[in-house]
Amino acid sequence: MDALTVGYDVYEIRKQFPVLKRELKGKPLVYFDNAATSQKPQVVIDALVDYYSNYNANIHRGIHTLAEEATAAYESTREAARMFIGAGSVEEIIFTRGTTEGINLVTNTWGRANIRRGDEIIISTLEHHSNIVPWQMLAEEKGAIIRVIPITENGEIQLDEYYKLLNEKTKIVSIVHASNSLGVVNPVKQVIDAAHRTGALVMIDGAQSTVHLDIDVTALDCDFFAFSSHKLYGPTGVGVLYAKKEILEAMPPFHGGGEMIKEVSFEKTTYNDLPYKFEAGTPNIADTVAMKAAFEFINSIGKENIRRHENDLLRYGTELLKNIKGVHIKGDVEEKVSVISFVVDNIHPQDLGILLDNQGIAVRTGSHCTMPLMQCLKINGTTRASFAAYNTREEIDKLAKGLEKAIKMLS
Ligand code: C6P
Repeated sequence: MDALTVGYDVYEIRKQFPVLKRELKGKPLVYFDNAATSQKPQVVIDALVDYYSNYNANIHRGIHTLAEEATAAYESTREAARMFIGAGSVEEIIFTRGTTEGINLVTNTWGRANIRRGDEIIISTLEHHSNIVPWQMLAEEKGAIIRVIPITENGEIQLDEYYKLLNEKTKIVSIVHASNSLGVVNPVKQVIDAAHRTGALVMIDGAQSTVHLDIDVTALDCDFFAFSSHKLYGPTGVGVLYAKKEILEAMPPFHGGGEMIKEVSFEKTTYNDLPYKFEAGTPNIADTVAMKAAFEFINSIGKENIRRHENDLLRYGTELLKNIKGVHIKGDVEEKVSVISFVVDNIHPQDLGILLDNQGIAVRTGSHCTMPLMQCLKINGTTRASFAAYNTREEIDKLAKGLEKAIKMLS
């Protein structure tokens, strides 16, 4: 399959990413660390520069023109984010610093108000530390219990075991949509529906899924959904927490300060309307404004087209890497986002990562902030190549060749 048959010309897309013109150690950069953070197209960089060059002002406060322009741009990102994930109302879109802050917001507000001694919180073996540690902190404070959904050897959650864990003490299920370490996509609709039947809420960690899959939080019927802009071609330091309006209304605020209040006196403070009740202080205006350019960038290619292209890379790369002696892919299942995570017999992932970097190839190595998953798989880490809309089959050929060379050197 060539680039044009998958719905867009990948070489035209590549031209929009300045960093892809770089050379590393005399070799053209092959960037396969997209699950950590994706590179940024010129439109996103331009949106940042435009904000600071032309209409930098604080939002929701001033009545002068710059303040009005900045506020309008900031709020138009909220509408773009709403549409991007299929939420019903902008009141349900809270800007955060990213997925990690989104999850911490939920544990600190909803969690503190609703979790009691003996209550149960379900997560899965696949979780990123961001979706483990905040729940552990809450459980410790409240005397609650964390239950963990086991996985198969291939990294798929065991739904039968999950159904057995659900009971009247289960208050919330918090689960990753697509695993960052393996790429495996969880059957979140089934997870959500089963939790709701027992009266529990569901939080989805969408850090890895939002850039690759069509997200419709209304159809999913999840209660919370968090993602980060920087994994979807947008700036770092900003993200979104979606939550159902009625849940947000009943939740106490997260941070106290300006913007999240209606009236303040020394006797009593009343809180602002949604979503501002959860956005204390001057937010990250520039990056939020530029996040809209990232949504538009993805929409302009079409998520379906990107998915087809990335699937092609995933299948092509999986076949190629599988056939290299000593390479074992972890999480080689049907329902995946474009992540290939592998171990190599008798070679430490870090050594491999260094030798690949010497060849201009950026991959991530280690436990990928999923230590319990690595413990479960009985490995010390993996080498992870993760693909984006701008990657090509030729780059995967380079990875395969580079890998063979590295293995020879390290054997
Ligand atoms: N995973 C990776 O290389 P933040 O840092 O808040 O934007 O995202 C945290 C996070 C939460 N959940 C999942 C599934 C994630 O993949 C991540 C970030 C990166 O895999 C950095 S560790």
